[in-house]
Amino acid sequence: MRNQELSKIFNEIAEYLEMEGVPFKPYAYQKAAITLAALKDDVGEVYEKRGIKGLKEIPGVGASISQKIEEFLRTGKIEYYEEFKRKMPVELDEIVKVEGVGPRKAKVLFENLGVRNLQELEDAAKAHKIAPLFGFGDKSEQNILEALEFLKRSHGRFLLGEILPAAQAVLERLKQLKEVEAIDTAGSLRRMKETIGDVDFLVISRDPQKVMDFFVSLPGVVKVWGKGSTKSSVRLKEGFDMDLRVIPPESYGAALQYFTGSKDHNIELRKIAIDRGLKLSEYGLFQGPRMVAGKTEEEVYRALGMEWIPPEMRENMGEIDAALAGELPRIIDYGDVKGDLHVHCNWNGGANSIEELAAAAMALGYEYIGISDHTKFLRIERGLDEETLKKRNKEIEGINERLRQEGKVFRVLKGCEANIMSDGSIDIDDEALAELDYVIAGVHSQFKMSREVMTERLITALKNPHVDIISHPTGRILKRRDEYEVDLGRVLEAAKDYRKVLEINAYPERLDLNDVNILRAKKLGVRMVINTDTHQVSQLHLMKFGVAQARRGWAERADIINTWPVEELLRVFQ
Ligand code: DGT
Ligand code: CA
Ligand code: CA
Repeated sequence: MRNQELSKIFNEIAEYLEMEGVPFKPYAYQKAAITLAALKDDVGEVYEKRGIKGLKEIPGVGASISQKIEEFLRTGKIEYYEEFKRKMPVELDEIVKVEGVGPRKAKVLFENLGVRNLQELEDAAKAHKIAPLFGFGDKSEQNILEALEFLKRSHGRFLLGEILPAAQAVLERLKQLKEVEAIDTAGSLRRMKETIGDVDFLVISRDPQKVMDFFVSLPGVVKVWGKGSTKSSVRLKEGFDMDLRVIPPESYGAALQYFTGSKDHNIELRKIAIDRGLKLSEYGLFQGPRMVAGKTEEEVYRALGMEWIPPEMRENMGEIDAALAGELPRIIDYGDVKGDLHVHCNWNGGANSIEELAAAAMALGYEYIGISDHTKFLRIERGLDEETLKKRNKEIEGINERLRQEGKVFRVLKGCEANIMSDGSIDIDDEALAELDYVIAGVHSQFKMSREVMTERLITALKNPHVDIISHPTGRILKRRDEYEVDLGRVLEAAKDYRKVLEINAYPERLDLNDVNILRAKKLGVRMVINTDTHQVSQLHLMKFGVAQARRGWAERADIINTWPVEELLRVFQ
Protein backbone atom coordinates (compact mmCIF):
# COMPACT_ATOMS: atom_id res chain seq x y z
CA MET A 1 0.00 0.00 0.00
CA ARG A 2 2.99 2.25 0.39
CA ASN A 3 3.25 1.89 -3.40
CA GLN A 4 0.11 3.97 -3.87
CA GLU A 5 1.20 6.57 -1.35
CA LEU A 6 4.56 7.01 -3.00
CA SER A 7 2.98 7.09 -6.42
CA LYS A 8 0.80 9.97 -5.26
CA ILE A 9 3.75 11.89 -3.85
CA PHE A 10 5.78 11.43 -7.04
CA ASN A 11 2.86 12.62 -9.10
CA GLU A 12 2.70 15.72 -6.97
CA ILE A 13 6.43 16.30 -7.24
CA ALA A 14 6.03 16.07 -11.03
CA GLU A 15 3.33 18.70 -10.82
CA TYR A 16 5.46 21.00 -8.68
CA LEU A 17 8.37 20.61 -11.09
CA GLU A 18 6.12 21.30 -14.03
CA MET A 19 4.91 24.37 -12.27
CA GLU A 20 8.45 25.64 -12.02
CA GLY A 21 8.98 24.94 -15.70
CA VAL A 22 11.73 22.39 -15.04
CA PRO A 23 12.33 20.34 -18.21
CA PHE A 24 12.38 16.48 -18.36
CA LYS A 25 12.35 15.88 -14.60
CA PRO A 26 8.55 15.94 -14.26
CA TYR A 27 8.38 13.14 -16.78
CA ALA A 28 10.80 11.01 -14.76
CA TYR A 29 8.68 11.39 -11.61
CA GLN A 30 5.50 10.69 -13.52
CA LYS A 31 7.03 7.56 -14.92
CA ALA A 32 8.07 6.39 -11.46
CA ALA A 33 4.58 7.19 -10.16
CA ILE A 34 2.94 5.07 -12.84
CA THR A 35 5.32 2.17 -12.27
CA LEU A 36 4.78 2.21 -8.53
CA ALA A 37 1.01 2.34 -8.89
CA ALA A 38 1.06 -0.76 -11.06
CA LEU A 39 3.87 -2.59 -9.24
CA LYS A 40 2.83 -5.98 -7.94
CA ASP A 41 5.38 -6.27 -5.13
CA ASP A 42 5.18 -4.07 -2.07
CA VAL A 43 7.97 -1.55 -2.43
CA GLY A 44 8.68 -1.80 1.31
CA GLU A 45 9.29 -5.52 0.95
CA VAL A 46 11.51 -5.00 -2.06
CA TYR A 47 13.58 -2.62 0.04
CA GLU A 48 13.66 -4.89 3.08
CA LYS A 49 14.83 -7.82 1.03
CA ARG A 50 17.22 -6.23 -1.42
CA GLY A 51 17.90 -2.71 -0.22
CA ILE A 52 18.40 0.25 -2.50
CA LYS A 53 19.71 -2.06 -5.24
CA GLY A 54 16.32 -3.73 -5.40
CA LEU A 55 14.63 -0.37 -5.71
CA LYS A 56 16.86 0.68 -8.59
CA GLU A 57 15.86 -2.41 -10.52
CA ILE A 58 12.26 -1.22 -10.64
CA PRO A 59 11.80 0.16 -14.17
CA GLY A 60 11.74 3.96 -14.22
CA VAL A 61 13.38 4.22 -10.80
CA GLY A 62 16.88 5.71 -10.96
CA ALA A 63 19.42 6.75 -8.36
CA SER A 64 17.72 9.91 -7.18
CA ILE A 65 14.21 8.47 -7.01
CA SER A 66 15.35 5.31 -5.26
CA GLN A 67 16.95 7.47 -2.55
CA LYS A 68 13.66 9.27 -2.09
CA ILE A 69 11.83 5.97 -1.77
CA GLU A 70 14.36 4.88 0.84
CA GLU A 71 13.94 8.14 2.74
CA PHE A 72 10.18 7.68 2.72
CA LEU A 73 10.35 4.08 3.91
CA ARG A 74 12.69 5.04 6.74
CA THR A 75 11.25 8.35 7.88
CA GLY A 76 7.74 8.43 6.45
CA LYS A 77 8.59 11.66 4.62
CA ILE A 78 10.44 13.01 1.61
CA GLU A 79 12.16 16.28 2.42
CA TYR A 80 12.32 17.35 -1.25
CA TYR A 81 8.53 17.09 -1.40
CA GLU A 82 7.96 18.69 2.01
CA GLU A 83 9.93 21.70 0.86
CA PHE A 84 7.73 22.15 -2.19
CA LYS A 85 4.70 21.91 0.07
CA ARG A 86 6.07 24.55 2.43
CA LYS A 87 6.73 26.94 -0.44
CA MET A 88 3.33 26.36 -2.01
CA PRO A 89 0.82 24.89 0.41
CA VAL A 90 -1.70 23.98 -2.26
CA GLU A 91 -3.82 20.80 -2.44
CA LEU A 92 -2.31 20.19 -5.84
CA ASP A 93 -3.64 16.70 -6.45
CA GLU A 94 -7.16 18.04 -5.84
CA ILE A 95 -6.81 21.19 -7.87
CA VAL A 96 -5.32 19.63 -10.98
CA LYS A 97 -8.31 17.27 -11.12
CA VAL A 98 -10.29 20.29 -12.24
CA GLU A 99 -10.37 20.03 -16.02
CA GLY A 100 -8.48 22.96 -17.51
CA VAL A 101 -6.39 23.71 -14.41
CA GLY A 102 -2.87 22.35 -14.73
CA PRO A 103 0.05 22.92 -12.37
CA ARG A 104 1.05 26.21 -13.97
CA LYS A 105 -2.40 27.68 -13.72
CA ALA A 106 -2.59 26.46 -10.13
CA LYS A 107 0.53 28.48 -9.45
CA VAL A 108 -0.96 31.64 -10.95
CA LEU A 109 -4.11 31.12 -8.91
CA PHE A 110 -2.15 30.66 -5.70
CA GLU A 111 0.20 33.56 -6.22
CA ASN A 112 -2.48 36.03 -7.24
CA LEU A 113 -5.51 34.90 -5.28
CA GLY A 114 -4.10 32.62 -2.61
CA VAL A 115 -6.18 29.67 -3.88
CA ARG A 116 -5.12 26.54 -1.98
CA ASN A 117 -8.01 24.11 -2.41
CA LEU A 118 -11.22 23.42 -4.29
CA GLN A 119 -13.37 25.51 -2.00
CA GLU A 120 -11.16 28.55 -2.46
CA LEU A 121 -11.10 27.94 -6.19
CA GLU A 122 -14.88 27.91 -6.29
CA ASP A 123 -15.11 31.05 -4.15
CA ALA A 124 -12.68 32.87 -6.43
CA ALA A 125 -14.53 31.81 -9.59
CA LYS A 126 -17.90 32.84 -8.17
CA ALA A 127 -16.50 36.21 -7.17
CA HIS A 128 -15.26 36.62 -10.79
CA LYS A 129 -11.70 37.06 -9.62
CA ILE A 130 -10.31 34.50 -12.05
CA ALA A 131 -11.41 35.95 -15.38
CA PRO A 132 -9.17 39.06 -15.15
CA LEU A 133 -6.01 37.00 -14.51
CA PHE A 134 -3.47 36.69 -17.30
CA GLY A 135 -4.09 33.50 -19.30
CA PHE A 136 -7.66 33.00 -18.04
CA GLY A 137 -10.76 34.97 -19.13
CA ASP A 138 -14.55 34.64 -18.81
CA LYS A 139 -14.72 31.40 -20.73
CA SER A 140 -12.16 29.64 -18.62
CA GLU A 141 -13.73 30.92 -15.40
CA GLN A 142 -17.02 29.43 -16.57
CA ASN A 143 -15.29 26.15 -17.48
CA ILE A 144 -13.74 25.97 -14.02
CA LEU A 145 -17.17 26.30 -12.41
CA GLU A 146 -18.56 23.55 -14.64
CA ALA A 147 -15.61 21.28 -13.91
CA LEU A 148 -16.11 21.83 -10.17
CA GLU A 149 -19.76 20.82 -10.51
CA PHE A 150 -18.65 17.68 -12.27
CA LEU A 151 -16.23 16.82 -9.49
CA LYS A 152 -18.93 17.25 -6.90
CA ARG A 153 -21.19 14.80 -8.72
CA SER A 154 -18.54 12.09 -8.69
CA HIS A 155 -17.37 12.85 -5.18
CA GLY A 156 -16.96 10.04 -2.71
CA ARG A 157 -16.37 7.35 -5.30
CA PHE A 158 -12.98 5.96 -6.17
CA LEU A 159 -11.61 4.45 -9.33
CA LEU A 160 -11.55 0.66 -9.36
CA GLY A 161 -7.96 0.96 -10.59
CA GLU A 162 -6.98 2.91 -7.47
CA ILE A 163 -8.80 0.66 -5.02
CA LEU A 164 -8.19 -2.84 -6.31
CA PRO A 165 -4.46 -3.02 -5.48
CA ALA A 166 -5.02 -1.64 -1.97
CA ALA A 167 -7.97 -3.96 -1.33
CA GLN A 168 -6.03 -6.96 -2.59
CA ALA A 169 -3.17 -6.12 -0.25
CA VAL A 170 -5.59 -6.07 2.70
CA LEU A 171 -7.15 -9.32 1.53
CA GLU A 172 -3.73 -10.99 1.43
CA ARG A 173 -2.90 -9.82 4.96
CA LEU A 174 -6.21 -11.08 6.30
CA LYS A 175 -5.78 -14.40 4.52
CA GLN A 176 -2.58 -14.99 6.39
CA LEU A 177 -4.30 -14.71 9.74
CA LYS A 178 -4.85 -18.23 11.06
CA GLU A 179 -8.25 -17.25 12.50
CA VAL A 180 -9.50 -16.48 8.97
CA GLU A 181 -10.95 -19.69 7.48
CA ALA A 182 -12.37 -18.10 4.34
CA ILE A 183 -12.41 -14.59 2.94
CA ASP A 184 -13.88 -12.93 -0.14
CA THR A 185 -14.45 -9.43 -1.39
CA ALA A 186 -18.08 -8.60 -2.08
CA GLY A 187 -19.90 -5.44 -3.20
CA SER A 188 -19.07 -3.33 -6.22
CA LEU A 189 -15.44 -4.43 -6.05
CA ARG A 190 -16.39 -8.05 -6.73
CA ARG A 191 -18.64 -6.83 -9.55
CA MET A 192 -15.63 -4.88 -10.87
CA LYS A 193 -17.65 -1.74 -11.26
CA GLU A 194 -15.54 1.12 -12.63
CA THR A 195 -15.97 3.23 -9.51
CA ILE A 196 -16.23 2.00 -5.94
CA GLY A 197 -17.98 3.55 -2.95
CA ASP A 198 -16.50 1.32 -0.28
CA VAL A 199 -14.82 -2.08 -0.03
CA ASP A 200 -16.71 -5.03 1.48
CA PHE A 201 -15.05 -8.14 2.92
CA LEU A 202 -16.75 -11.31 4.16
CA VAL A 203 -15.00 -13.75 6.46
CA ILE A 204 -15.63 -17.09 8.11
CA SER A 205 -13.97 -17.35 11.51
CA ARG A 206 -14.43 -19.08 14.83
CA ASP A 207 -12.66 -16.23 16.54
CA PRO A 208 -14.22 -13.00 15.20
CA GLN A 209 -12.69 -10.91 17.98
CA LYS A 210 -9.16 -11.67 16.81
CA VAL A 211 -10.08 -10.92 13.20
CA MET A 212 -11.67 -7.60 14.13
CA ASP A 213 -8.73 -6.59 16.35
CA PHE A 214 -6.41 -7.25 13.44
CA PHE A 215 -8.65 -5.50 10.91
CA VAL A 216 -9.03 -2.22 12.82
CA SER A 217 -5.32 -2.02 13.52
CA LEU A 218 -4.13 -2.66 9.96
CA PRO A 219 -1.43 -0.24 8.85
CA GLY A 220 -3.02 2.69 7.06
CA VAL A 221 -6.23 2.69 9.08
CA VAL A 222 -6.89 6.30 10.10
CA LYS A 223 -10.35 5.97 11.58
CA VAL A 224 -12.50 3.22 13.06
CA TRP A 225 -16.17 3.88 12.36
CA GLY A 226 -17.32 0.88 14.31
CA LYS A 227 -16.06 -2.38 15.76
CA GLY A 228 -18.25 -5.31 16.71
CA SER A 229 -18.10 -9.09 16.61
CA THR A 230 -19.97 -9.38 13.29
CA LYS A 231 -19.15 -6.09 11.56
CA SER A 232 -16.40 -3.49 11.64
CA SER A 233 -15.79 -0.44 9.46
CA VAL A 234 -12.63 1.56 8.98
CA ARG A 235 -11.24 4.37 6.85
CA LEU A 236 -7.86 4.04 5.20
CA LYS A 237 -5.49 6.95 4.75
CA GLU A 238 -6.12 6.82 0.99
CA GLY A 239 -9.57 8.14 1.89
CA PHE A 240 -11.83 5.14 1.30
CA ASP A 241 -13.73 2.93 3.74
CA MET A 242 -13.72 -0.83 4.22
CA ASP A 243 -16.38 -3.00 5.88
CA LEU A 244 -15.63 -6.45 7.20
CA ARG A 245 -18.34 -8.91 8.18
CA VAL A 246 -17.91 -12.26 9.90
CA ILE A 247 -20.49 -14.75 8.64
CA PRO A 248 -21.53 -18.17 10.00
CA PRO A 249 -20.33 -20.93 7.62
CA GLU A 250 -23.81 -22.24 6.84
CA SER A 251 -24.86 -18.77 5.59
CA TYR A 252 -21.66 -17.82 3.79
CA GLY A 253 -22.96 -18.33 0.23
CA ALA A 254 -26.17 -16.44 0.92
CA ALA A 255 -24.23 -13.58 2.51
CA LEU A 256 -21.77 -13.50 -0.37
CA GLN A 257 -24.70 -13.33 -2.77
CA TYR A 258 -26.44 -10.62 -0.76
CA PHE A 259 -23.43 -8.39 -0.13
CA THR A 260 -22.17 -8.72 -3.69
CA GLY A 261 -25.32 -7.03 -4.93
CA SER A 262 -26.09 -5.09 -6.89
CA LYS A 263 -29.05 -3.91 -4.90
CA ASP A 264 -31.25 -4.03 -8.02
CA HIS A 265 -30.12 -7.55 -8.83
CA ASN A 266 -30.94 -8.61 -5.25
CA ILE A 267 -34.40 -7.07 -5.34
CA GLU A 268 -35.21 -8.99 -8.55
CA LEU A 269 -33.84 -12.18 -7.08
CA ARG A 270 -35.89 -11.82 -3.94
CA LYS A 271 -39.03 -11.52 -6.10
CA ILE A 272 -38.18 -14.81 -7.80
CA ALA A 273 -37.83 -16.40 -4.36
CA ILE A 274 -41.20 -15.05 -3.23
CA ASP A 275 -42.85 -16.37 -6.43
CA ARG A 276 -41.60 -19.83 -5.45
CA GLY A 277 -42.83 -19.54 -1.87
CA LEU A 278 -39.33 -18.99 -0.54
CA LYS A 279 -37.64 -16.25 1.41
CA LEU A 280 -34.16 -15.01 0.50
CA SER A 281 -31.97 -13.03 2.87
CA GLU A 282 -28.31 -12.70 3.76
CA TYR A 283 -28.83 -15.65 6.14
CA GLY A 284 -30.01 -18.08 3.50
CA LEU A 285 -32.86 -19.24 1.31
CA PHE A 286 -35.74 -20.46 3.49
CA GLN A 287 -38.95 -22.41 3.06
CA GLY A 288 -40.81 -21.52 6.25
CA PRO A 289 -38.29 -22.18 9.01
CA ARG A 290 -36.26 -24.64 6.94
CA MET A 291 -33.07 -23.49 5.21
CA VAL A 292 -33.07 -24.70 1.61
CA ALA A 293 -29.71 -23.24 0.58
CA GLY A 294 -27.06 -20.91 1.92
CA LYS A 295 -23.65 -22.51 2.22
CA THR A 296 -22.52 -21.63 -1.29
CA GLU A 297 -23.66 -19.09 -3.85
CA GLU A 298 -24.06 -21.80 -6.48
CA GLU A 299 -26.61 -23.66 -4.36
CA VAL A 300 -28.57 -20.47 -3.72
CA TYR A 301 -28.90 -19.74 -7.45
CA ARG A 302 -29.61 -23.40 -8.20
CA ALA A 303 -32.37 -23.57 -5.59
CA LEU A 304 -33.94 -20.56 -7.30
CA GLY A 305 -33.97 -22.48 -10.58
CA MET A 306 -31.12 -20.77 -12.33
CA GLU A 307 -27.47 -20.96 -13.27
CA TRP A 308 -24.84 -19.20 -11.16
CA ILE A 309 -24.39 -15.67 -12.48
CA PRO A 310 -20.89 -14.14 -12.71
CA PRO A 311 -20.66 -11.17 -10.29
CA GLU A 312 -19.78 -8.73 -13.09
CA MET A 313 -23.19 -9.39 -14.67
CA ARG A 314 -25.28 -8.74 -11.57
CA GLU A 315 -26.65 -5.33 -12.50
CA ASN A 316 -30.24 -6.28 -13.34
CA MET A 317 -29.73 -5.83 -17.06
CA GLY A 318 -31.64 -9.00 -17.95
CA GLU A 319 -29.20 -11.51 -16.48
CA ILE A 320 -31.78 -13.10 -14.17
CA ASP A 321 -34.16 -13.93 -17.02
CA ALA A 322 -31.26 -15.26 -19.05
CA ALA A 323 -30.13 -17.43 -16.12
CA LEU A 324 -33.66 -18.75 -15.55
CA ALA A 325 -33.87 -19.71 -19.22
CA GLY A 326 -30.42 -21.33 -19.06
CA GLU A 327 -29.29 -18.83 -21.67
CA LEU A 328 -26.54 -16.90 -19.93
CA PRO A 329 -23.88 -15.96 -22.46
CA ARG A 330 -20.48 -17.57 -21.99
CA ILE A 331 -18.71 -14.32 -21.25
CA ILE A 332 -15.00 -13.97 -21.86
CA ASP A 333 -12.55 -14.93 -19.18
CA TYR A 334 -9.61 -12.96 -17.76
CA GLY A 335 -7.22 -15.37 -19.46
CA ASP A 336 -8.82 -15.26 -22.92
CA VAL A 337 -6.94 -12.25 -24.27
CA LYS A 338 -4.26 -13.19 -26.80
CA GLY A 339 -2.75 -9.78 -27.44
CA ASP A 340 -2.90 -6.05 -26.93
CA LEU A 341 -3.26 -3.73 -29.92
CA HIS A 342 -3.02 -0.29 -28.32
CA VAL A 343 0.55 0.10 -27.15
CA HIS A 344 2.80 3.15 -27.49
CA CYS A 345 6.55 2.63 -27.63
CA ASN A 346 9.57 4.92 -27.31
CA TRP A 347 9.25 5.98 -30.96
CA ASN A 348 6.46 8.31 -29.82
CA GLY A 349 7.75 9.15 -26.37
CA GLY A 350 6.55 6.06 -24.52
CA ALA A 351 8.88 4.65 -21.89
CA ASN A 352 9.86 1.36 -23.51
CA SER A 353 11.34 -0.05 -26.68
CA ILE A 354 9.36 -2.35 -28.96
CA GLU A 355 11.68 -5.14 -27.91
CA GLU A 356 10.90 -4.63 -24.21
CA LEU A 357 7.18 -4.44 -24.85
CA ALA A 358 7.25 -7.60 -26.93
CA ALA A 359 9.17 -9.46 -24.22
CA ALA A 360 6.66 -8.35 -21.58
CA ALA A 361 3.74 -9.39 -23.78
CA MET A 362 5.30 -12.82 -24.28
CA ALA A 363 5.74 -13.13 -20.53
CA LEU A 364 2.00 -12.49 -20.18
CA GLY A 365 1.38 -15.41 -22.50
CA TYR A 366 0.20 -13.25 -25.39
CA GLU A 367 0.58 -14.37 -29.00
CA TYR A 368 0.91 -10.89 -30.43
CA ILE A 369 1.31 -7.25 -29.58
CA GLY A 370 0.38 -4.32 -31.79
CA ILE A 371 2.46 -1.15 -31.64
CA SER A 372 0.20 1.84 -32.21
CA ASP A 373 2.21 5.02 -31.89
CA HIS A 374 0.58 8.41 -32.19
CA THR A 375 0.81 10.12 -35.54
CA LYS A 376 2.01 13.56 -36.43
CA PHE A 377 -0.84 15.81 -35.31
CA LEU A 378 -0.13 15.01 -31.65
CA ARG A 379 3.13 16.89 -31.31
CA ILE A 380 3.12 16.86 -27.51
CA GLU A 381 3.05 13.06 -27.67
CA ARG A 382 5.82 13.15 -30.27
CA GLY A 383 3.51 11.72 -32.93
CA LEU A 384 5.28 10.12 -35.89
CA ASP A 385 5.24 11.51 -39.42
CA GLU A 386 5.19 9.33 -42.56
CA GLU A 387 8.93 8.97 -42.73
CA THR A 388 9.50 8.09 -39.07
CA LEU A 389 6.63 5.62 -39.20
CA LYS A 390 8.43 3.85 -42.07
CA LYS A 391 11.58 3.60 -39.97
CA ARG A 392 9.65 2.24 -37.04
CA ASN A 393 8.04 -0.36 -39.31
CA LYS A 394 11.51 -1.48 -40.36
CA GLU A 395 12.42 -2.04 -36.73
CA ILE A 396 9.29 -4.14 -36.21
CA GLU A 397 10.05 -6.22 -39.30
CA GLY A 398 13.54 -6.86 -37.98
CA ILE A 399 12.19 -8.02 -34.63
CA ASN A 400 9.67 -10.32 -36.31
CA GLU A 401 12.41 -11.79 -38.46
CA ARG A 402 14.49 -12.54 -35.38
CA LEU A 403 11.51 -14.08 -33.59
CA ARG A 404 10.94 -16.34 -36.60
CA GLN A 405 14.55 -17.45 -36.59
CA GLU A 406 14.30 -18.24 -32.90
CA GLY A 407 11.29 -20.40 -33.69
CA LYS A 408 8.85 -18.26 -31.69
CA VAL A 409 5.23 -17.96 -32.79
CA PHE A 410 4.93 -14.51 -31.25
CA ARG A 411 4.40 -11.56 -33.61
CA VAL A 412 4.63 -7.80 -33.43
CA LEU A 413 1.99 -6.03 -35.51
CA LYS A 414 2.44 -2.67 -37.16
CA GLY A 415 -0.22 -0.18 -36.18
CA CYS A 416 -0.73 3.42 -35.25
CA GLU A 417 -3.18 5.53 -33.32
CA ALA A 418 -3.96 8.30 -35.75
CA ASN A 419 -5.84 11.44 -34.83
CA ILE A 420 -9.33 12.09 -36.10
CA MET A 421 -9.33 15.75 -37.13
CA SER A 422 -12.40 17.89 -36.54
CA ASP A 423 -13.73 17.14 -40.06
CA GLY A 424 -13.25 13.40 -39.61
CA SER A 425 -10.13 13.19 -41.75
CA ILE A 426 -6.99 11.41 -40.58
CA ASP A 427 -3.79 13.30 -39.77
CA ILE A 428 -1.43 11.18 -41.84
CA ASP A 429 -1.17 10.12 -45.50
CA ASP A 430 -3.09 7.15 -46.86
CA GLU A 431 0.10 5.62 -48.23
CA ALA A 432 1.60 5.46 -44.75
CA LEU A 433 -1.59 3.91 -43.41
CA ALA A 434 -1.65 1.32 -46.18
CA GLU A 435 1.69 -0.08 -45.01
CA LEU A 436 0.35 -0.96 -41.57
CA ASP A 437 -1.32 -4.14 -40.36
CA TYR A 438 -4.08 -2.07 -38.80
CA VAL A 439 -5.01 1.51 -37.99
CA ILE A 440 -6.56 2.83 -34.80
CA ALA A 441 -8.08 6.28 -35.02
CA GLY A 442 -9.18 8.36 -32.08
CA VAL A 443 -10.37 11.80 -31.05
CA HIS A 444 -7.64 13.64 -29.12
CA SER A 445 -8.56 17.25 -29.77
CA GLN A 446 -11.61 19.51 -29.95
CA PHE A 447 -13.97 17.61 -27.69
CA LYS A 448 -16.50 20.38 -27.44
CA MET A 449 -18.54 20.14 -30.63
CA SER A 450 -22.24 19.87 -31.28
CA ARG A 451 -23.64 16.35 -31.12
CA GLU A 452 -24.39 16.46 -34.84
CA VAL A 453 -20.89 17.50 -35.90
CA MET A 454 -19.14 15.05 -33.55
CA THR A 455 -21.31 12.19 -34.79
CA GLU A 456 -20.48 13.05 -38.42
CA ARG A 457 -16.81 13.35 -37.49
CA LEU A 458 -16.72 9.80 -36.13
CA ILE A 459 -18.79 8.36 -38.96
CA THR A 460 -16.47 9.96 -41.53
CA ALA A 461 -13.54 8.28 -39.78
CA LEU A 462 -15.36 4.93 -39.77
CA LYS A 463 -15.97 5.23 -43.51
CA ASN A 464 -12.25 5.70 -44.16
CA PRO A 465 -11.15 2.38 -45.69
CA HIS A 466 -7.80 2.52 -43.84
CA VAL A 467 -9.31 2.89 -40.39
CA ASP A 468 -9.93 -0.38 -38.55
CA ILE A 469 -10.50 0.55 -34.90
CA ILE A 470 -11.86 3.60 -33.11
CA SER A 471 -10.10 4.14 -29.78
CA HIS A 472 -11.90 5.27 -26.58
CA PRO A 473 -15.05 6.00 -28.60
CA THR A 474 -16.88 8.32 -26.18
CA GLY A 475 -13.92 10.25 -24.78
CA ARG A 476 -14.92 10.16 -21.14
CA ILE A 477 -12.33 10.50 -18.37
CA LEU A 478 -13.75 9.22 -15.11
CA LYS A 479 -14.05 11.82 -12.38
CA ARG A 480 -12.78 14.49 -14.81
CA ARG A 481 -14.97 14.90 -17.82
CA ASP A 482 -18.13 13.45 -19.33
CA GLU A 483 -18.39 11.77 -22.70
CA TYR A 484 -18.35 14.21 -25.54
CA GLU A 485 -21.71 14.94 -27.12
CA VAL A 486 -22.27 12.17 -29.64
CA ASP A 487 -25.09 10.01 -31.00
CA LEU A 488 -23.51 6.70 -30.10
CA GLY A 489 -26.41 4.77 -31.62
CA ARG A 490 -25.49 6.13 -35.05
CA VAL A 491 -21.81 5.49 -34.47
CA LEU A 492 -22.57 1.86 -33.57
CA GLU A 493 -24.70 1.47 -36.71
CA ALA A 494 -21.90 2.87 -38.84
CA ALA A 495 -19.35 0.58 -37.18
CA LYS A 496 -21.60 -2.32 -38.05
CA ASP A 497 -22.22 -1.20 -41.66
CA TYR A 498 -18.54 -0.62 -42.39
CA ARG A 499 -17.47 -3.66 -40.35
CA LYS A 500 -15.23 -1.65 -38.07
CA VAL A 501 -14.08 -2.42 -34.55
CA LEU A 502 -14.71 -0.31 -31.44
CA GLU A 503 -12.23 -0.24 -28.60
CA ILE A 504 -12.83 -1.07 -24.98
CA ASN A 505 -10.04 1.01 -23.50
CA ALA A 506 -8.86 -0.72 -20.32
CA TYR A 507 -7.22 2.32 -18.77
CA PRO A 508 -8.91 2.72 -15.34
CA GLU A 509 -9.68 6.40 -15.96
CA ARG A 510 -11.29 5.61 -19.29
CA LEU A 511 -13.02 2.21 -19.45
CA ASP A 512 -14.50 3.38 -22.71
CA LEU A 513 -16.69 1.84 -24.13
CA ASN A 514 -18.38 1.29 -20.78
CA ASP A 515 -20.47 -1.73 -19.75
CA VAL A 516 -23.82 -0.44 -21.03
CA ASN A 517 -22.38 0.56 -24.40
CA ILE A 518 -20.56 -2.76 -24.73
CA LEU A 519 -23.88 -4.56 -24.33
CA ARG A 520 -25.45 -2.27 -26.94
CA ALA A 521 -22.60 -2.95 -29.36
CA LYS A 522 -22.79 -6.68 -28.76
CA LYS A 523 -26.54 -6.77 -29.38
CA LEU A 524 -25.98 -4.99 -32.70
CA GLY A 525 -23.19 -7.36 -33.68
CA VAL A 526 -20.42 -4.75 -33.56
CA ARG A 527 -17.04 -6.28 -32.83
CA MET A 528 -14.78 -4.89 -30.14
CA VAL A 529 -11.16 -5.07 -29.03
CA ILE A 530 -9.87 -4.67 -25.45
CA ASN A 531 -6.74 -2.52 -25.34
CA THR A 532 -4.65 -1.08 -22.54
CA ASP A 533 -3.36 2.13 -24.18
CA THR A 534 0.00 1.29 -22.64
CA HIS A 535 2.69 3.99 -22.56
CA GLN A 536 4.91 2.01 -20.23
CA VAL A 537 5.47 -1.71 -19.87
CA SER A 538 3.83 -2.05 -16.43
CA GLN A 539 0.55 -0.80 -17.87
CA LEU A 540 0.10 -3.98 -19.90
CA HIS A 541 -1.33 -5.35 -16.62
CA LEU A 542 -4.28 -2.99 -16.87
CA MET A 543 -5.89 -5.42 -19.32
CA LYS A 544 -7.93 -6.98 -16.50
CA PHE A 545 -9.92 -3.77 -16.04
CA GLY A 546 -10.95 -3.84 -19.69
CA VAL A 547 -11.84 -7.52 -19.50
CA ALA A 548 -13.95 -6.77 -16.40
CA GLN A 549 -15.87 -4.09 -18.33
CA ALA A 550 -16.35 -6.49 -21.23
CA ARG A 551 -17.71 -9.11 -18.83
CA ARG A 552 -20.04 -6.50 -17.34
CA GLY A 553 -21.21 -5.85 -20.91
CA TRP A 554 -21.81 -9.60 -21.52
CA ALA A 555 -19.13 -9.85 -24.19
CA GLU A 556 -18.24 -13.30 -25.49
CA ARG A 557 -15.15 -14.42 -27.33
CA ALA A 558 -16.92 -13.94 -30.65
CA ASP A 559 -17.39 -10.25 -29.81
CA ILE A 560 -13.81 -9.50 -28.81
CA ILE A 561 -11.32 -9.82 -31.64
CA ASN A 562 -8.18 -9.96 -29.51
CA THR A 563 -9.29 -13.24 -28.01
CA TRP A 564 -8.85 -14.67 -31.52
CA PRO A 565 -5.73 -16.16 -33.11
CA VAL A 566 -3.63 -13.74 -35.14
CA GLU A 567 -4.72 -14.98 -38.59
CA GLU A 568 -8.38 -14.43 -37.79
CA LEU A 569 -7.59 -11.05 -36.32
CA LEU A 570 -5.73 -9.93 -39.43
CA ARG A 571 -8.64 -11.03 -41.61
CA VAL A 572 -10.79 -8.43 -39.84
CA PHE A 573 -8.34 -5.71 -40.86
CA GLN A 574 -8.14 -6.68 -44.51
P1 DGT B 1 -20.57 0.90 -3.61
O1 DGT B 1 -19.97 0.51 -2.32
O2 DGT B 1 -21.40 2.14 -3.54
O3 DGT B 1 -19.61 0.96 -4.72
O4 DGT B 1 -21.63 -0.25 -4.04
P2 DGT B 1 -21.92 -1.65 -3.37
O5 DGT B 1 -22.74 -2.41 -4.35
O6 DGT B 1 -20.68 -2.29 -2.89
O7 DGT B 1 -22.88 -1.24 -2.17
P3 DGT B 1 -22.72 -1.32 -0.59
O8 DGT B 1 -21.31 -1.37 -0.15
O9 DGT B 1 -23.57 -0.23 -0.04
O10 DGT B 1 -23.45 -2.68 -0.21
C1 DGT B 1 -22.93 -3.93 -0.61
C2 DGT B 1 -24.03 -4.79 -1.13
O11 DGT B 1 -24.97 -5.08 -0.09
C3 DGT B 1 -24.88 -4.18 -2.22
O12 DGT B 1 -24.32 -4.34 -3.50
C4 DGT B 1 -26.15 -4.97 -2.09
C5 DGT B 1 -26.25 -5.22 -0.63
N1 DGT B 1 -27.16 -4.22 -0.05
C6 DGT B 1 -26.81 -3.14 0.67
N2 DGT B 1 -27.92 -2.46 1.05
C7 DGT B 1 -28.96 -3.12 0.53
C8 DGT B 1 -30.39 -2.92 0.56
O13 DGT B 1 -30.90 -1.98 1.14
N3 DGT B 1 -31.15 -3.83 -0.11
C9 DGT B 1 -30.62 -4.88 -0.76
N4 DGT B 1 -31.40 -5.74 -1.39
N5 DGT B 1 -29.30 -5.09 -0.81
C10 DGT B 1 -28.50 -4.23 -0.18
CA1 CA C 1 -19.25 -1.41 -1.34
CA1 CA D 1 -20.30 -1.38 2.24
